[in-house]
Amino acid sequence: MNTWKNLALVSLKIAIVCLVGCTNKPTDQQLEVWLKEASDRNAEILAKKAKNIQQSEWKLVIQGQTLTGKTETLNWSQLQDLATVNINTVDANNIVNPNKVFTFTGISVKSLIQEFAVNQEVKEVTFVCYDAYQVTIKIEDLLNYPIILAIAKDGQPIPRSEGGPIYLIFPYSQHPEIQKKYDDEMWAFYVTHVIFGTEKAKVSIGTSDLQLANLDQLPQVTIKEKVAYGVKWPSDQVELHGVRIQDVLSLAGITLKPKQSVFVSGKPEIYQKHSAEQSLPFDIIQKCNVILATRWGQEKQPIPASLGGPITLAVSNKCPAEVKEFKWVTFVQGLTVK
Ligand SMILES: Nc1nc2c(c(=O)[nH]1)N[C@H]1C(S)=C(S)[C@@H](COP(=O)(O)O)O[C@H]1N2
Ligand SMILES: [Mo]
Repeated sequence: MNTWKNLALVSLKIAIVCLVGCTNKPTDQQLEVWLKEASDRNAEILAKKAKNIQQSEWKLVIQGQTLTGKTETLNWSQLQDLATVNINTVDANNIVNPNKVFTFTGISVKSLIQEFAVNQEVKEVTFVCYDAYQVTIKIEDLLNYPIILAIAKDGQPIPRSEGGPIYLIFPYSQHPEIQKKYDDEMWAFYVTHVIFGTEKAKVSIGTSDLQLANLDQLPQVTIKEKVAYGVKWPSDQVELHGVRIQDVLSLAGITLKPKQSVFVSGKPEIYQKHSAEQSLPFDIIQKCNVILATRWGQEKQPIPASLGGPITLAVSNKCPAEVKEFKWVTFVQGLTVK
């Protein structure tokens, strides 16, 4: 869920309520309703966006600890060839017909692991979606259960409104015990990336590629934040350690000028668009800590893919209001100055 957007919508609605009568604070129930409305609206917008991409142009990108050490990309016809597994199960996200069993046809994640992953090293696999939603599954469950990337439902392509064209599904009907481990939130819509373990850190800026060792030479900054996106971070504040955007730019030989801004791109498709709301203006970057986080917690552990790592954008709560709700970009790949 795009919590930041929902929060923005909810606060807008609170503001409207306040105009009408400011003493009447909305009840928790009312807030829930608004949150749900905002969430539904958001899903609608995303589904509309995803619809512009034809199913036949959809690709599945495989990264992380791959056998070749490189990115593997499967195009639609390759995916169709690999989609040999049928799973009969209820659809966890079918609210209208929760007991209806469908036949999903798709690609066994186990077969992807066997074909592309460095088996001994990979402990978990992270699935990244078009809308930056992500889920992570333990390797043993992927090897023991027929969890598939479905591309058809009852013999038909899966519409965007039902999670297609690639929908991560679990064999709930065949193996009911798996439902306890992986609830309906784990059924990921519009999957675009499969990541074995965690990738090596790398940020591109212009013609430079910076690795973790390069970033580690820069002054290290720690901020303490409640992580602003909905992956499985602790719900309390956590320490995030990393480097300031402006230092990263100067390491790449770039001095940011007033009126310029920095666009931070991340792996999920929605971070690829150069939209204004995802650009950080010069004065903000000067004023407060906007960092590329590379480690977290008191032990300064690397940030795993399950938390959006190895590099995620983090914004200090001391930043001005307009960027505090700036969406924290997961799986940061590059910086562009505009
Ligand atoms: N790509 C993607 N998949 C997703 C989500 C999402 O926001 N994006 N939401 C998850 C959650 S939290 C639930 S409960 C179910 C249903 O989400 P919906 O209520 O937004 O349809 O889908 C899951 N899969
Ligand atoms: Mo949910």
